[in-house]
Amino acid sequence: MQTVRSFCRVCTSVCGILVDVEGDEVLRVRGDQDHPFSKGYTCAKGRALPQLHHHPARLETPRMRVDGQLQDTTWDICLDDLATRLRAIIDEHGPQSVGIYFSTMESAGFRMAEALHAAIGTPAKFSPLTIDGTAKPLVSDLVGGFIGLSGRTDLDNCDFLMLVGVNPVVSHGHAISMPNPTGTVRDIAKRGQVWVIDPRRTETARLATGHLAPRPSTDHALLAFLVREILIDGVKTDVPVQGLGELTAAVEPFTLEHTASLTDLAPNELAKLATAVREARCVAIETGTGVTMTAERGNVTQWLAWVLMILTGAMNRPGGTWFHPGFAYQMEAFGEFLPITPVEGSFGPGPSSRPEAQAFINEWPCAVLPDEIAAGNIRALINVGGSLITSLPETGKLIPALQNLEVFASTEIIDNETTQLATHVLPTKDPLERADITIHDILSSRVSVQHTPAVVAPVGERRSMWWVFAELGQRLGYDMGGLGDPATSSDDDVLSVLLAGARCTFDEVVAKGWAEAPQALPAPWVDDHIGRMGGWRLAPPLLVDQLAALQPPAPLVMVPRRQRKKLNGQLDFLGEAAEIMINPEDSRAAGIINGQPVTVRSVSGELTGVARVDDTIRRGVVSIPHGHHTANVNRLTNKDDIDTVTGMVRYSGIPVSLHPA
Ligand SMILES: Nc1nc2c(c(=O)[nH]1)N[C@H]1C(S)=C(S)[C@@H](COP(=O)(O)OP(=O)(O)OC[C@H]3O[C@@H](n4cnc5c(=O)[nH]c(N)nc54)[C@H](O)[C@@H]3O)O[C@H]1N2
Ligand SMILES: Nc1nc2c(c(=O)[nH]1)N[C@H]1C(S)=C(S)[C@@H](COP(=O)(O)OP(=O)(O)OC[C@H]3O[C@@H](n4cnc5c(=O)[nH]c(N)nc54)[C@H](O)[C@@H]3O)O[C@H]1N2
Ligand code: SF4
Ligand SMILES: [Mo]
Repeated sequence: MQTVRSFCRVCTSVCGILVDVEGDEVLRVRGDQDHPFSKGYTCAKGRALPQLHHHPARLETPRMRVDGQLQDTTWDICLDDLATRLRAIIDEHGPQSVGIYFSTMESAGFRMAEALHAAIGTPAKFSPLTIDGTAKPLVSDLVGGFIGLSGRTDLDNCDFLMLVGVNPVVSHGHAISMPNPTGTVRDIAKRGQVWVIDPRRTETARLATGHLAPRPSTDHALLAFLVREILIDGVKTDVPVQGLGELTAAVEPFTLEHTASLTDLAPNELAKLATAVREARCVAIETGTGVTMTAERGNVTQWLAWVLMILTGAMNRPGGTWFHPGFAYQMEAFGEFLPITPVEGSFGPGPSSRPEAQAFINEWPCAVLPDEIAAGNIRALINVGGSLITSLPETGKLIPALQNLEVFASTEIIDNETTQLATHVLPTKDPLERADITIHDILSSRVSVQHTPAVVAPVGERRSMWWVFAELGQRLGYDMGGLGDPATSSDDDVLSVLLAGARCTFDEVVAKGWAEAPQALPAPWVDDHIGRMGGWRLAPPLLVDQLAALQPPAPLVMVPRRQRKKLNGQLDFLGEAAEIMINPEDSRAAGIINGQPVTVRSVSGELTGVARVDDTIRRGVVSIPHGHHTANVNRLTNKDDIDTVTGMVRYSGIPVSLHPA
């Protein structure tokens, strides 16, 4: 038996792991006590890597659809056929007839897919951005004047933390990563206060010092109320700001009474939180999908969360929020050339089949895919590691659309509902089979990078994802930008190109397994940038208008939730049930019995799952977990219900009705 030191790439917490291997069998994954960041922590998902590797439905051979049937084939036949068909489609209908969906944790594969995307030159780029959350980059852009201001709490020093629509004890955070969330939240609650704002008494709320359960999709009101209270006292900080008058007018309607009625919270609960906020040294706020999945409401809520942090002096200060400078990117190196984006934001033209949707960060909304295919605009789709059937909205319209594609190429490791619809199935190395570095360095909890060697040899015909896209690019006649040569390069050769010019050399990272740079707080590059802009922009007109236009939500709505032993559409084999959580009052009204099947209906469709009648969820809310192939929550979501500013689809706050099944 051999033990290999690696890091887990199931989620962005990237915990250090030790993997026991015997021959080609992966026996066990445990936490690496000596790892400088995760210190031995792992979760059930990471410990399931051996089962993922030995999954009975793992893909080992390329497959190609012949006469309507998927058949095993060779890489040469599969890639030749794929390239021939793509070339014909591009030549006849233009590059925009090819769509690409980006979702992978494979660093080199991601970058090679980006190179292929650039070579094809299609605007039809999609990613989890518009099905997970656009509100964070939008607010960074409009309020902070730079889309790359990626804020996260100074967890080591924070003593007042608000968690709004985020459940780190299960998720490890949203767009940040928090290894050991239970220990982290407990520590902050011990030395200060942690307030959870969630319609459920979540696993995190149970560790918190305070929990408020507002009606879903009304968090903007709660935050506007708190901002209004702070403004009544007068701003405490000397942080430069602009738009104070416009902000004051925008939050003026959110009195205690009005907010209590919108949120369905008791006035004394709200007043207690307001007092705590007033007394706090500064207020750090983390938001999650409970905010970002509420479409236009998410933009407004994220904005007001930032405003509260700015006004209490939390931004770029110890105990508040720090901004990730990147390990490869090195934001501070831009100096005075760090761009200041216009207060109205920057958007591009969207797809012609959906005139109301626009491009945001050069991406199209995932929600437009069925219409673009139906219009004959998108004829081929390349799926870079996504589980489209569970993740994209309105499954009832998505499946027939995907069936109408002329070409649907999917890179995958496990056979699933999405690969079953593909014309070309491209089996790539799983996390234990490839050398890798941490992807997207601003997602890491530290200013750091990690490297792992491959733990085991790839099974069957699996190849590196970068190799697949490099081969495809060559067959299409493109110059793929020198990332790596599929005939001669190793995974490490490509990874070393990715780290060229980073804060340390590739060899240093390989030798140690990780590298970290010191993290200054306050970071001068952030203060300089805000100074050059003339202060934080407290009241971008776009957000002020979206706030003013909001209507109260429907009386009974569906909200999403993550489960411990699942990662989105993955890890079904760990056995999490698709339990539908309903408050006892709502279940009585609809005649639903605990443990019995319940049917949930929306305007888009219906699904049936098992009811969990539970008083940890407030009334007026139905909580449905995401990522199940049976009881797929996207049977209820609607491709037309999007935030027209950023294209984010509504996944929280969808009107539903309940029926005994
Ligand atoms: N175990 C596990 N971990 C994961 C994942 C997983 O599937 N499983 N997925 C990963 C991914 S891709 C992501 S994006 C992150 C997401 O991480 P989180 O955003 O923390 O996701 P959740 O754990 O679902 O927590 C969201 C919370 O928002 C609440 N909520 C829903 N609607 C509202 C609302 O209107 N207002 C308020 N205040 N709360 C609301 C829900 O009840 C839920 O408790 O997790 C990542 N980590
Ligand atoms: N209604 C609703 N919809 C949602 C959500 C919700 O809460 N509610 N959550 C949204 C969120 S936050 C997100 S991030 C998206 C996620 O949606 P997706 O981007 O589709 O991500 P996953 O569901 O994690 O699917 C990843 C796929 O990659 C495969 N895979 C795993 N490892 C590898 C690998 O090493 N190589 C390759 N090639 N493939 C691999 C897995 O088997 C899986 O099929 O879904 C979104 N959709
Ligand atoms: S928290 Fe994420 S990175 Fe850490 S073991 Fe679990 S799945 Fe892996
Ligand atoms: Mo996500």
